[in-house]
Amino acid sequence: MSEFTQLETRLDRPGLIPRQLQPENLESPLNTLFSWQTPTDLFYLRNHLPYPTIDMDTWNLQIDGEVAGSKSYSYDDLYNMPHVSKFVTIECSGNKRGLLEPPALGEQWNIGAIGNAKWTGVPLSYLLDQFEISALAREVVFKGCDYGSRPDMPGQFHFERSLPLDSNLLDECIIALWMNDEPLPYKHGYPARLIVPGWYGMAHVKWLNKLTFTQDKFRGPFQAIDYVYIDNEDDFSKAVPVTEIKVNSIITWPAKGEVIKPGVHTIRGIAWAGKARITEVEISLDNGISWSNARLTSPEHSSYTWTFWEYTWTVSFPGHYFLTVRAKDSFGDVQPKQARWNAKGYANNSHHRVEVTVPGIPAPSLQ
Ligand SMILES: Nc1nc2c(c(=O)[nH]1)N[C@H]1C(S)=C(S)[C@@H](COP(=O)(O)O)O[C@H]1N2
Ligand SMILES: [Mo]
Repeated sequence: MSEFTQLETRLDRPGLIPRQLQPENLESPLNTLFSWQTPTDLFYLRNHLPYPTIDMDTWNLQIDGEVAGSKSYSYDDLYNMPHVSKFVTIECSGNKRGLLEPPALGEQWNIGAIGNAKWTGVPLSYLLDQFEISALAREVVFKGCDYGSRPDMPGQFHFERSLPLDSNLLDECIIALWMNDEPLPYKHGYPARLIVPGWYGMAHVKWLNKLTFTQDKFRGPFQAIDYVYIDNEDDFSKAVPVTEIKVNSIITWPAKGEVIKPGVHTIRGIAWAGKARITEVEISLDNGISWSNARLTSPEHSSYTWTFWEYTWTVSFPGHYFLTVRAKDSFGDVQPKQARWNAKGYANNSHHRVEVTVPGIPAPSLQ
């Protein structure tokens, strides 16, 4: 194969962008963000620990803790239960961390630690209804099969997270066995993962094998040390947990630094807001001084999924332009110009801005 053909093949079929190789953390490339439903093989991957080994002869989903009679379910048991499907956008809370000023600790994600997929599986409430849960239980802890060490403390830890029992949230959750109508891929949590619509990615525990009802507030490191908003790296006294996705938007075309011709262009992008629906997306062509409405163009426009938008831009004059986007949601939340900075760099929903150049003289042709 000639060098040229290889290059063409690569451009034709982009791959995920590595941010860290061990454990594997890969970002979706920009052009993936043009599909409302993210193709499974281009959906970003976020892992804290080495991939687990799953033995399907012994794997099961155990349910125990503050409950009358613990039980475990095989894959076949879950397969034969009633199923629901939901489109849910999952965003890593570290998405857009790489755009923060000053920089914050963690993977320097650009704008592609996000994807929208169809998740199918057992409604969590169906499973919970099989149990007599003790009145003392306050939380349910979801445990992943993956485990390993952490740089900040001795010992081995599983990826585990809890959710409160006293909310309607659990009624929305799914124990997903399928992603985009195919069995859940191994790297996305096969055989079963939790889907928590409207919450940032860390809540959607992959490779599930246990649910435990507890009285105490769960304090595992992926709950109490990671995924909290703190101002200062070593002060957890005012830590606030990261939970629901905040209203946010990005420009997906043109890309940062692009050189474009004078004429009529369609600026494109995405907006999302967790449980709330996007009600308005505005564009500024003058670095945030004046704003105009963009058109919302998604095939579906519902809670829990992102919304596509576009804006027709007629540009007549050469120059440097700052294009900025901001969104509003049905809960009345407005995307802030500048998100509140936090030491771990979570939930950056600052206005997204890209600078583009419209050259005054023809750009030299590339031979
Ligand atoms: N078991 C397990 N579940 C996990 C994680 C993990 O490291 N281990 N990472 C979480 C985080 S932070 C995110 S953003 C999402 C990413 O899901 P994906 O890799 O399928 O895109 O999975 C979540 N669930
Ligand atoms: Mo994440």
